Amino acid sequence: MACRRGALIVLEGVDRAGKTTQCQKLVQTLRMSGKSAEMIRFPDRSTEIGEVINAYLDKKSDLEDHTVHLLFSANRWEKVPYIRRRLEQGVTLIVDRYAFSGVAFTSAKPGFSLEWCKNSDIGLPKPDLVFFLQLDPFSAAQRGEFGAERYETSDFQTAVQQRFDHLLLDASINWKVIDASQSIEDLHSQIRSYSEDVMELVARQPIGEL
Ligand code: DGP
Ligand code: NA
Ligand code: NA
Repeated sequence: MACRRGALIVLEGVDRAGKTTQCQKLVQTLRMSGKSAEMIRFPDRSTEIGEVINAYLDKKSDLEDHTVHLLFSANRWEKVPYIRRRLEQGVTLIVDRYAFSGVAFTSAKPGFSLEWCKNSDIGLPKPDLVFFLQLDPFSAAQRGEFGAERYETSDFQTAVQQRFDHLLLDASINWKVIDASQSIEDLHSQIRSYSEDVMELVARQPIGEL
C-alpha cells in the first residue's frame, strides 16, 4: 500500500458506560493533534433502514426478532463502502457500537445462539481495536434511570453484559477492556493512548474482515 490508511476503532459496552462521550472526545483530541479522524455510530438512524430501526427502538413499531437483527446488520453493511473509502483516504474512524452490540443484544433474547447472531456480520470490515467499557450494574444504576427505549431495563442489560463476557473471549478480536468507572479524563487518556498506538501499527496493513 502506497498510502497510510486510517484505523477502524470501535467502542462497545452496555448502555450508560460512556461510549458516546468517549468517542466524541477521542475524535476531538486526535484532530487537535493533526490527525484525520471522524466518528460514526450504529445504528445509523439517518438511513431508510435506520428509520425502521428507530421506530422499533422507540416502540412505535413491533418487529419479529430475527428480522430486527438482520436490519441492524444491514444498517452496518450499507455503510461499508463509506467505511472502506474513508479508511483508504487515511481517515481513522471512531465507531460508537458495531457488530458486537448486534450479537450481544440479539443473543440476549430467548432462542438465539451467538453463532446464528454472528452470521449476518461475517465479512464486515474488522476493527483494528475494540474498546469494551466495563461498568458493573451498581455503578451503571448510579448514573440515573433508564430511558424509555426498548432494551433499557436492568434485567435485559444484565443479559447483554453476560453475552459481551462471552464475546470478550474471542482471541481473534483485539479487545481492550477498560474500567468505565474512572473519571471521564482518565478514561479518555487511556483510550487515546491505545488508539494512537494502533493507528501507527495498522497504517500499512490491509483492512481485515470479520
Ligand atoms: P444507541 O443509539 O447507541 O443508544 O443504541 C440504541 C439501542 O440499540 C441500544 O439499546 C443498543 C441497541 N443496539 C445497537 N446495535 C444493535 C444491534 O445490532 N442489534 C440489536 N438487537 N440491538 C442493537
Ligand atoms: Na441507548
Ligand atoms: Na485479542
